[in-house]
Amino acid sequence: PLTRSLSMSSLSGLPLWEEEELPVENLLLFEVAWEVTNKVGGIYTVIQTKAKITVDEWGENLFMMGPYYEHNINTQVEKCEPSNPAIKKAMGALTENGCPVYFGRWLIEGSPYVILFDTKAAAWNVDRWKGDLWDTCGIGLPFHDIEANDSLIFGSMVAWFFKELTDQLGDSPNVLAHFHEWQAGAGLILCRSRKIPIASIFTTHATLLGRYLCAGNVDFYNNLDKFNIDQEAGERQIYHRYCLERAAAHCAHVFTTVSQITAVEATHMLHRKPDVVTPNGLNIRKFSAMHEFQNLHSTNKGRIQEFIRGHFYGHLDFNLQKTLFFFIAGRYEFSNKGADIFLESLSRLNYLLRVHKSDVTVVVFFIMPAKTNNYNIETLKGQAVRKQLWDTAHTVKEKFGTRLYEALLKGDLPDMNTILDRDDFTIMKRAIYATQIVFHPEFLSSASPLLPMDYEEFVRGCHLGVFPSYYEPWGYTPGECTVMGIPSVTTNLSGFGCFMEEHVSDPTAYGIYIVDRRFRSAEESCNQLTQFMFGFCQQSRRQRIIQRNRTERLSDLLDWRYLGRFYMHARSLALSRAFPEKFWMEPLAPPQTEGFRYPRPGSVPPSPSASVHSTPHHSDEEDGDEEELYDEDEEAKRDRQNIKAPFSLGPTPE
Ligand code: G6P
Ligand code: 1S3
Repeated sequence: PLTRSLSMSSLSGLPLWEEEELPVENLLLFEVAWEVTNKVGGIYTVIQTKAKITVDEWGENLFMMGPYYEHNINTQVEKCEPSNPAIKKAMGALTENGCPVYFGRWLIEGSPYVILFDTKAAAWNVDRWKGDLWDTCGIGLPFHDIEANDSLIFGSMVAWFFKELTDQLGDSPNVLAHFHEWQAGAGLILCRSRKIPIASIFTTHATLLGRYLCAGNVDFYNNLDKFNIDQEAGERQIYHRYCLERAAAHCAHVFTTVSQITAVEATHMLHRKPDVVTPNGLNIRKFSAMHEFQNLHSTNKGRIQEFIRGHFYGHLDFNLQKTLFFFIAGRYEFSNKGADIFLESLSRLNYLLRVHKSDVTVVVFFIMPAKTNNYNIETLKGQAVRKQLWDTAHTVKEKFGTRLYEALLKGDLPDMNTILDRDDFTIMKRAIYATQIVFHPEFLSSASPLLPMDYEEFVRGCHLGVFPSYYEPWGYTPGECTVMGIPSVTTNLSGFGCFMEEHVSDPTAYGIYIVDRRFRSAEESCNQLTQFMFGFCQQSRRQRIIQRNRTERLSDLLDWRYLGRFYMHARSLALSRAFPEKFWMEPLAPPQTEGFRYPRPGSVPPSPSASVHSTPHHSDEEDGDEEELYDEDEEAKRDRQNIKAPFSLGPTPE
């Protein structure tokens, strides 16, 4: 029987719970999502960044399942034959019946196996499969909703595959399948209605109705219990999608979502309370030099400044040394992502800067993909490819150098056969594969003749990310800023903002500004956002440097090595529910409500703007900052020593 005992270890001072491992050698784990090898939005980031820790735990017994698209396979996947005979046979059963399935390794960190289903080639079955879905659960799909039809084809193939697989395997090894978002829902519904013996998890990364209602002019969070959800879904012509989503949530052994706030939303919009909240993490890579991220800020800021010089050529009447770069980024959902209140607050900020005769200029970037009539992409391709190869060579060179140095220090010559590992080869293969295709610029691109930077470089060069979302189940953008040491604005309606509010005693001191969009009117939220931005503009360079150091310190909190355990917990729970005689799990102790909190920075007042006189060598001069950073390191050490409370398994909300 599987029992759980929790033990604690520490990752750079941060408490880390390690759960007892599952007997993975007797299990096969499948992670099913429309975004496996197929970038559409945030779910791709979740799956791609989480892959490494999941492979570390599951090794060759992990398989990710997604749709087959030729251009994705050519650039991201190295095709190979499955070594597991049962998988090979199950794939063969579909392929031989005119529904091709492909196998390979996804060229991302961890190199997980992928099984990709050719939904286009299998589309000739769609009418029959629609009939099956209708007969099974009374959900009918209209012909004009291509996305829903594709998701049914995908789901029907996935369920068929699991039937073939489990028929061969019997009850060893057991199969555990984790489905993400409504597009993968049909597969789960069909598996359960056909009584295929798998343990199942369904994770929703947003609810369809939540997204639609918030985009309209609705006071969503104060009326969660008042909506007639069937009617609302019908009026928005998403009734069939909503049925798939709701049925999947109810069919799963374990239902999860990405944040506490979305758990409340799902309880009302899908009528099932999530069993586990699985917050989104990132794959954190620490620089060996502590202040490397500060240097990167400086270099990338220089490149943005170059762009500004060009852009304002002939009328550059402001001092670039006193110019701050703010940005918003995300899917083009104008009010859901808070672009509306950001614009309004900027006009108020402008007013404040003028009446206070501030010498600071703020330049703001809106990074939201929308339709453009622009340069010919083909002409940019060469540049992008060249840059990518250069970056890859550079990364591998760095790793090679470090390992060579480590070996020499020990007095050995390095073993040339092992000095590069599988991940190194993965990124090199990926770079070579990428040269073969059409290049899709999105958001920002290093091939742009205007601002030749990729997204990460751009973020590093900015001063503040502003993400005042109204609807944001998690929100990766402020998290990405955090791990790069760039302060950001988020809200108490975003999963990320609530998470930070819960686990950091004084988020503002760490450069995480949380706008209250829940309990205040839009007018008040605008004023609060304006004040945050105005306060930020009043900081000296030294204060900004201190703040960036603090922001970066929160990275550990967002590391998958830490947050991945919520997924581990969901998996154990699903197994114990699906196969109780085999996987028995002690009921978890009631969640500890106090949780873990990152303390207020020890040695300084709560806000950096108040820390001017408490920090030694204070100076507003523009240069000579680096040597002053050491007392900050001391502060970091002290903070870490103060962290004692464990980070508990969070309660799901009432
Ligand atoms: C980093 C660099 C410093 C530079 C500073 C500029 O900290 O290491 O050399 O002075 O960035 O900061 P600012 O907030 O003015 O862009
Ligand atoms: C969703 O993507 P979105 O930007 O449409 O899923 C993401 C991953 O879980 C999440 O971060 C985001 O808030 C959701 O909204």
